[in-house]
Amino acid sequence: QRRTKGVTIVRPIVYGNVANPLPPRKTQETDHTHKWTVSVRGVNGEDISYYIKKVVFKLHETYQNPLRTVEQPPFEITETGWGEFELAIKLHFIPESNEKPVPLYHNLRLHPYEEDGTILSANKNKPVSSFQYDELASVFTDPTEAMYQILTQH
Ligand code: SLL
Repeated sequence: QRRTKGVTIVRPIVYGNVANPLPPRKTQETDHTHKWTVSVRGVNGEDISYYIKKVVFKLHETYQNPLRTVEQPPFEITETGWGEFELAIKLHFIPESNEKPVPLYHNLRLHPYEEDGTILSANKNKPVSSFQYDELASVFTDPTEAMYQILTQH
């Protein structure tokens, strides 16, 4: 596929998780303490599905079917659990791009730790949110002509 030389197109993304404590009753039944959602999104809610074909989330091996594939937006997984772990996330671009999948890593956060590792009692039952902004994962350098059209005409 022909490439558009000398062109770089960047489409920033945001990825990470939110987590909420489960009510104590649920925790007693399952030993799961939190409900969380990990997601990959565009900045300001921009739709990213015109250039992302699918996102594969690799959960901790304590989960059933840890490899979760999402082929439509929203690119996110919601689960419950008891522990924090590192998620591997793979972005797969549309075939027209001829780009390799890009791996991302995210530390799932459940607990509202301060920088020094303590938890303030006022925050104990508050939701946690941990996102990172990224503009390296979806940099398209010398994009294929088809990809160039798709990215610039969207
Ligand atoms: C820890 N190293 O020990 C981490 C592992 C794994 C969390 C955390 C499984 C939930 C389920 C779950 O929450 N795993 O039973 O499906 O903290």
